[in-house]
Amino acid sequence: MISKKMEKALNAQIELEAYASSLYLAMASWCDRIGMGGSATFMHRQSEEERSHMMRIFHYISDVDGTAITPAIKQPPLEYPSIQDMFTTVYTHEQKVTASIHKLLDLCNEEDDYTTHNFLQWYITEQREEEALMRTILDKIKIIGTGAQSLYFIDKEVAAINKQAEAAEAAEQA
Ligand code: OFO
Repeated sequence: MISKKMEKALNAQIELEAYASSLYLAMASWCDRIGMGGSATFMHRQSEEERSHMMRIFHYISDVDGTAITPAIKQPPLEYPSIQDMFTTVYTHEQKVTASIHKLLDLCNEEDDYTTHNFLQWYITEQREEEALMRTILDKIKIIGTGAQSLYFIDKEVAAINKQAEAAEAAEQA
């Protein structure tokens, strides 16, 4: 059993994760349209991951006898000024998600809700990894540069990072 206040806060987190999934899907489409297939694959995977983050909370709310709400999602932008700008937007969104998870933990402490506190620990680790991943990509972009020919090399780097992340995930599940 969770409080109504906690239920509302967790449903708001569902909405944030759902928006991330939708935003990253829109980004995958944009990457495809500008010929960056490696980055498109990476953003598709990120989008799927965000949906799974949303579903974890959805199931948790049901498990603790609350009402999980399917969120209305606003339309994410279709176009991005540059690949650097796109990944900066991802990084900023991830920071927003991290801050929101921290706020949920504050609420757990306020309410002595040890069960939800325990449930949210997974998100703390996940957010640290996601922020580090996006910083790595932005650092690579800084090194490679953003001229027209750089896009090819950036895309190759993102594809390689995607492969590493996939392998790490498979190892975790084994
Ligand atoms: Fe689920 O927000 Fe990113 O990881």
